[in-house]
Amino acid sequence: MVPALNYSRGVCTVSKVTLLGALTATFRTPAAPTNTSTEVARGKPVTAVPRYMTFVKEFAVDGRNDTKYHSDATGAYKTPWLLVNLQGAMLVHKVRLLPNVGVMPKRINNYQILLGNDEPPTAMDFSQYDVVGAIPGPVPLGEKWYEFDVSPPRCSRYVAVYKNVATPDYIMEISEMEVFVLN
Ligand SMILES: [Ca+2]
Repeated sequence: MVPALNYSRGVCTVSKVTLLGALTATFRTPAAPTNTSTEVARGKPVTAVPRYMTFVKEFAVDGRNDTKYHSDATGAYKTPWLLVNLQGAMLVHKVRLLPNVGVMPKRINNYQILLGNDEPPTAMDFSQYDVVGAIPGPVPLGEKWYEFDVSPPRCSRYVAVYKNVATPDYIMEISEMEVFVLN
């Protein structure tokens, strides 16, 4: 097998090598962060549980606070999630989330922010991810950004928002999410 290694000094890289049989190995190069912080989530590919009406998942990272993703409202998805693919391993040091509160503050409950290296093997299996933030909720009325520092910064390719507890207020609404990396 050809090793997919990429040792570049100072670059946050996650690579995999396929070994004989079903074994794989993951190599992570040491990262040497600088002080430059960049927002990288905007416009990146998003996957999520189905939407309600026209509130598509891409609205969560379109750079606009007045557009939102709104998850399915049929009751078929009681623990909704949304996953942003940064399209490369990056040294994440901060995640900001603007839930849509509107007149439904009880809907903002059990939000988790998670960072991972790989797409979940099956939907909602975030067992290999690290929780880096949470909004237990419910929250007061009024729109507000929630900011989560990741310390130390984590080399990650995927950022998830996950309502991990099924409640009667299961709908997930995200006006915007931002992910900041060191580079
Ligand atoms: Ca938006």
